[in-house]
Amino acid sequence: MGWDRISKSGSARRRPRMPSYEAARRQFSWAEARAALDGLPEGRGLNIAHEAVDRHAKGPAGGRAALRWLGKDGTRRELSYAALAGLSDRFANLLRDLGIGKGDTVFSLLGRVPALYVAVLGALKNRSVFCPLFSAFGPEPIQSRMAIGAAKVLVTTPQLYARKVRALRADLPQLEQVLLVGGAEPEPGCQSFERRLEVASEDFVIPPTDPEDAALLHFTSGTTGRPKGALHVHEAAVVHAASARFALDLGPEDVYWCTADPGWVTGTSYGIVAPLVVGATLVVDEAEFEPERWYRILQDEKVRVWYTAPTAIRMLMKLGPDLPRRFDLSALRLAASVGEPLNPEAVVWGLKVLGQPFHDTWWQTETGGIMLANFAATDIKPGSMGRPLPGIEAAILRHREDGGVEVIGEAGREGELALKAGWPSMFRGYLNEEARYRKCFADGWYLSGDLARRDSDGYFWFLGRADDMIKSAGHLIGPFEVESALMEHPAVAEAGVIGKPDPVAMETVKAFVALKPGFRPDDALRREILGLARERLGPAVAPREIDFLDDLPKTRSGKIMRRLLKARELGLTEGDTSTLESSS
Ligand code: 6R9
Repeated sequence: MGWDRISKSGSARRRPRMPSYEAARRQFSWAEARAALDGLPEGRGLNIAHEAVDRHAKGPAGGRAALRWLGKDGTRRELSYAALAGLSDRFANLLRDLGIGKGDTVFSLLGRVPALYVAVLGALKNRSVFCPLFSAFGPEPIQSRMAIGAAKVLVTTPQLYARKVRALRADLPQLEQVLLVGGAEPEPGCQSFERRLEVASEDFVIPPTDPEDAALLHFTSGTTGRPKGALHVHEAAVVHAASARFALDLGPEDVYWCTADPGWVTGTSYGIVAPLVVGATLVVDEAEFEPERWYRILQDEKVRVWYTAPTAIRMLMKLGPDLPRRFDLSALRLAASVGEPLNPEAVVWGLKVLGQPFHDTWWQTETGGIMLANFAATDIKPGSMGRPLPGIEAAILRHREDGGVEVIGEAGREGELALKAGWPSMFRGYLNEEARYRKCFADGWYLSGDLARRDSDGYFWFLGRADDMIKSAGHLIGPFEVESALMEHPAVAEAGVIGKPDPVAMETVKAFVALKPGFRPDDALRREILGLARERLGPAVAPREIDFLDDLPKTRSGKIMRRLLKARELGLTEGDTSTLESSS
């Protein structure tokens, strides 16, 4: 028998927080979900950091571990909710002392270290807007994002500063303060994070915060133009709390591990905010993926709820079942995945080898929180992204000639996955790009850019993207940003970048390059261009491979036809390109 459905009836070891999906959908209202949050004292509004730490810190949960940090070198450090509240109060005061206030943007360029978590929460208390950057980014993505976000403060380390930021400083006139974590004697133009934190007061009263006040900024890439800064507000915490309970079945008694880096939206929404809002204990691993280390963390930390990504799951699967069988994973009671399509085999592998099937979930930087899920109490359909969260209306749309859209009622038909606009964690804009924001909506629907279908049970199935965006190891990469970096090499006349299918990472970044006259397309030049791209973009974004072409296929208006490059790469004839999605 195939595994069309993994039945949940009677299999749960504990009653899930949402025992009946149908009842929850019927009874749910955003107003009630909002009312279930604490709110700032004396009706002063809603602030994510209050919900995430202060509210627990002041009650009986104050002594409970909020963050359990596992350092690369084996260090293990725990911060209670009370300690995290105190440190984030200090960081809020530190910012205020520096003259940084409401709406000012604070960026971080840090690995997964405790200072990052303190900075996010402290900045939110101060009503500043926080933008965590991925520490493996090269100078190019760092520069563009800090410029668009008008970064006033950067929290980073002396090493990352020296390697990636120092040379950009002159191009970032808005950047007033750089705080260095773990540096004994900071360099000119920078201050010591620890020293400033030490002298800051531990008493901070969160000022009135409107739920619509900007809170978090996450960059996402486009197929054209500069990266887009998706802006989220404090109200998003309503979705974080509800989805943590509904989709991750997460609560205060749980040890929880989200393997995503806060430089990407999952690592912030579900690697910081959601678990703290529900009062769980968050495991943070500083180290990179390493199979044995991961199984040991699941075992030793007694992780009960685990949120990870398909690329990591596929890498674990490749190593086979013997390694996990050496570990006691019996604490695990829910495993979930996000970011890319999760193969049905991976869902079943989880059940057989880890004792828990993977629950696929779907969402985007723009949605701020989980929108579709295979829920703890409902049957899993391996290969499906699941059904909409209570409070969320999802549909498959067809685009009409007149620019409008209509819902495809019939099950099984392909179209664009869309969500009825207006849920609390919906992004409120792309920074300074009103037109690009408006293009994401039609007739009251938010258009996801993903192609999908819905089956007769209401489960959604991913088919592909409607655009040229690349998903590599769960990271969304815009081809334009990569092409722009390649064009900086003096030999490059034109560049086109695609996602090349890969059995583990789903896609890897592949570039096609046409050279200027007088340059020889040889291996030395290829290595040089790859090296430059890696240095500028960082290893997570740079192409793995370059093919030289005499010229690149273009539309009559001169736009490089990435889908044709992709069709050729896949061995399809050019006539088959109608089966590939259009990039326009
Ligand atoms: C959270 C996050 C969003 C894009 C999205 C889609 C892809 C996410 C998926 C999935 C298939 C899933 N995606 N979850 N594809 N199955 N369960 O990943 O945000 O980086 O903005 O990417 O990722 O293409 O549109 P983001």
